[in-house]
Amino acid sequence: MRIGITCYPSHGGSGVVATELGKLLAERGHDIHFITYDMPFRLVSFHQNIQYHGVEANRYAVFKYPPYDLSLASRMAQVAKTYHLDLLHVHYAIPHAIAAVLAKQMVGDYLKVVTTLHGTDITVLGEDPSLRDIICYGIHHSDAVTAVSDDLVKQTYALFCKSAEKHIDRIYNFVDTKVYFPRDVSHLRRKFSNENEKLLLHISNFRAVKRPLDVIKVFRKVQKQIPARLLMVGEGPELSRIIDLVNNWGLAEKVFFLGKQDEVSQLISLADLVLLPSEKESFGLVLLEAMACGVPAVASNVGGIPEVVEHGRTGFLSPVGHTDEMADYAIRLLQDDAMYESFSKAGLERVKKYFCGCKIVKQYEEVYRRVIGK
Ligand code: GMT
Repeated sequence: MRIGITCYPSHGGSGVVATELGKLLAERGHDIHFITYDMPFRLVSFHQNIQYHGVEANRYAVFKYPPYDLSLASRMAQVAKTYHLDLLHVHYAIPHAIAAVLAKQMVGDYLKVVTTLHGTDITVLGEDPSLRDIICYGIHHSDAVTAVSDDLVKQTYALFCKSAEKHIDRIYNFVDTKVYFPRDVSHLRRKFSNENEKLLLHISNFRAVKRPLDVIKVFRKVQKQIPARLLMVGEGPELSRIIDLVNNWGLAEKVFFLGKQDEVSQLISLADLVLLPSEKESFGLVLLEAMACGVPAVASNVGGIPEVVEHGRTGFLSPVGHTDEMADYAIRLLQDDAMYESFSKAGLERVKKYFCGCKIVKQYEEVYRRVIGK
């Protein structure tokens, strides 16, 4: 098949999933065309079946806001015509689904649109009255819609699809187990922690929705009971508040801020435990990446997280904001070697069973075949 893929090329789960999917599809012989404003950061190596088409928004002085959405739609249509694309697979509804629907109108009905919903496009933007109706339009005019967890399917139905008959396929995110696997990184570990110390890790875009301050609250309690350090990976609006809290609580020597990182598989393998206390999370890709590295998690019991982490078997889940309980779970897991081993092993099995790229790519291919009728 000839497939156009549009996603946010910067750091963030939806772009990672879109790029990794494109790579897998290319390996399976499909022609893949990324249509984005920047080269997706995970698209590092050359593949004969992958092409990249940049999108440039016009910045004419009359425009207060450059019309990126229109440039994207126009570029999608141009690439679709030139390369005879069968479909556009867009990740994240806004503005990608709407731009793709517009491109389809420009090119012809044979060009199909598959939209994958990733979470905040529904759970945050879907509540914004200025975007709600256009998101709904994008969903209803896509030829197929997928969402990354059952919870997101449910939330999308609740918000947008009450009356209309719109089928949404749940297709889980996946992880490349050639990149994410348990490995010995003890040489790196010495840089961040002493031998007797446990290493906790949080990776996110440090937005309020991730509740990064809760990470510090959990860590404060944990390190009172067991020697531990914390790695904070990422950047975002909450960063300065987090740094303030770390300093005010006298934790500066135990918390490392590593900024944005392109390649996190080694960092994850460094850790003993991943923390993700988010308020909303349609999936929580980092939890899956951690599980594939044999690293259990303590997270909040929201959204799609319970579909990724099995409470009491591959990690522990608590209600949002229950940082004391999260810390107690973390301490329990880090102090009990037998429990830790069994969580780590169960996680690896779970990855193989439900989240292997080799299975997920076939589910997407099935959706593609259904819409283009091949
Ligand atoms: O979490 C974010 O703010 C980024 C966002 C994105 O678009 O990358 O993440 C969403 O998509 C990821 C990939 O499907 C999911 O793993 C995240 O759970 C989801 N984020 C939220 O639902 C908050």
